[in-house]
This record gives sequence, structure tokens and C-alpha cells, in this order.
Amino acid sequence: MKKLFVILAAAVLLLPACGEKPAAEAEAPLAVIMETDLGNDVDDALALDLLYKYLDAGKIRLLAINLNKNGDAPAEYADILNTWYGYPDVPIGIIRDGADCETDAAVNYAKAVVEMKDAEGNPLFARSHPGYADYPEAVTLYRKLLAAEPDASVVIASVGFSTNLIRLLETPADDISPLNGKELVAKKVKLLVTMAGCMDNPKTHEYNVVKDIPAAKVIFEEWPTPVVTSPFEVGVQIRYPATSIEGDFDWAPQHPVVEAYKAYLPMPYNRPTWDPTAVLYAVEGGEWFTVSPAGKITVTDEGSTLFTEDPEGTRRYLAVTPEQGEAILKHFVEVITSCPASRK
Ligand SMILES: [Ca+2]
Repeated sequence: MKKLFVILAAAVLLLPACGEKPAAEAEAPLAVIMETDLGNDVDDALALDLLYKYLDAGKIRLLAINLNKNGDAPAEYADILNTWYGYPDVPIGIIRDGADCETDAAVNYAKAVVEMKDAEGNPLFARSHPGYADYPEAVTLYRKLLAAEPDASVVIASVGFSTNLIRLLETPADDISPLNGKELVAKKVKLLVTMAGCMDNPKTHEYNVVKDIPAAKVIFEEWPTPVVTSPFEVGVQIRYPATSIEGDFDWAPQHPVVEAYKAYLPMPYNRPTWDPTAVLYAVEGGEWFTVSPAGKITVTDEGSTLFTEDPEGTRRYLAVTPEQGEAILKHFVEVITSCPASRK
């Protein structure tokens, strides 16, 4: 009897505590690639803050930040962010001959932050890389990274134009992989989440679609994995408060996202969180949102996005109730105002 008791006691000790997952079943971090037009609208910078916080929490591996906005400033600003948040080795991919967007915003906040100096005239923010001319093209980086990952494992969060994605689909087999781009994506990518389109008003031609309509058509109509999009009307209902930018960052007198926010438009303003909503879905799934049934999405020549419900379809879009929008905003403010591990 005593022996039986000892055996039972040992068995109980081996059980995980209430609510605790056995180590063997702990979820592996999600492999994520960020695709961004960093520098055009400050919501991309807010979205990247979320990704660094997911890195801190061990929820993701950030395989790369791929840029679909031309120029050195977006790459240099991405390097500043990687450095400040403590992830200087996250690869950065660049684009050449991307969509013309240099004059779309009154201020390229990436450039503004890159050029900031301290009182002694030195760069305000540290960098990890001395120059950006030798950064890989995003398309090449995609091929290398995808080829090295397990099948059906990678989530791409695309919160800018689709130019890199369309170029990736069009790549031929090469030394990196015997698969062409479309085959490689079909094999390795689990899900593409975009911030694109407008589902509640066909007269609204959303910016990320309009800047490269042929690419957006192919992404919505031919991209060979499921696609979920956070359309214009979602982010516009969830506006990051200027009061938070002005009042919640005393712990970081020089914060590269806060400086970007202040540089982008005259303060105070509450910017829609279009891109953070796409990142939220990419990492955490549908629990924060109302997710449409399965269907198809077509893109008109003018840039409208039209959804047709279809059980065989692989496209969905997000919506939010007012309550969901409030909960998401509260979550964003809590995460974005939290101190990253690198600054503690
Ligand atoms: Ca964007």
C-alpha cells in the first residue's frame, strides 16, 4: 500500500500545474514576415511595435522586415527600430523600382527620424548597420527564408503595396529552390494577411490597392494560400489617441515610434490603426474580430474590392463591432505604451 502511495504521489508530481501546458506541447513561435511601406503612414511603425512586443513575449519569430517603399530612409529607419527594440539581426529586405509614393505623405517620417540629431549633433538613434546599399532585395530574401522553413508554416503580414509579393510569385526556380515563386509560396506559406481594400463601399478605392492595382488583382485573385484582409473600414474605426502619444511615454524620452508619430502630421491627431489590425490578426487570429465567411475577392480596374461569398473560396475579410473596436484599441494602447524588454 505504501509503495502504491509513493507511485501515485510521484505521478501527481509529474503532472503539470492547473492551466499549465506540458513543455512538450508548448506552442512554437509563429514564423512571421512583415511586408511594409514604412514611411508613408505612421500606422506601419505602430504595427512594427506590436511585432517587437510579440518577439519579447516569445510568440513569434520575425523572419524579416521587407520594404515595398523605395529609398534608403525606410531601410535605415527599420534598422533604427530593430536596434532600439533589441533585435538588430532581423533581416531587412529592400525594393528597387517600387511604386512611386515619395510625395504621397507631407512628411516621410522615416526620413525625419533618420535625420534627427542630439544636442551634440550626433544621430539621435543608434544603428546596427553601416550602410544600406548591400541590403538584399526583398524578393531574394523571401525565397531564401521560405525555402528554409517547414511547409505551411509562415504567415506574411502585408501592410503596404503588393509589389514584392507579385514579384515573388513570378520568380523562376533557381539555386535557392527548385520551386518557382508560386510553388514556393503554396508550399511554405500558411496565410497571407493584408491591410487592403474596402468591403463596405465599392466607391472607396483603398490606398494599398490603388498604388499597384495589377499586383492587388493577382494577390486577391491568384495568391495560392488563404488570404485574410483587414479593410479600410476596420482601422478607421480604431484610432490611436494623440493623448497616449503625448502622455504615456515619459519612460522613453527618445522613442523612435513616438518621434515618427509626432513628425508625420501636426499634433494632436488620432491616427487609424489600419496596419496594426492586420498584424493583430496575423499573430493572434480571429478572436478580436468579426471574420467574414469564406469567399472570393475581385479587384476592379479602378481599385474597388468586391467580395462574393463562396464556401469553396479562400478569402475572408475582417470587420469589427463598436465593442470589438474598443477592446482592440485598449489592447493596442496597452501593448504600444509598454516598455520593450530591450529598454528595461
Ligand atoms: Ca502601410
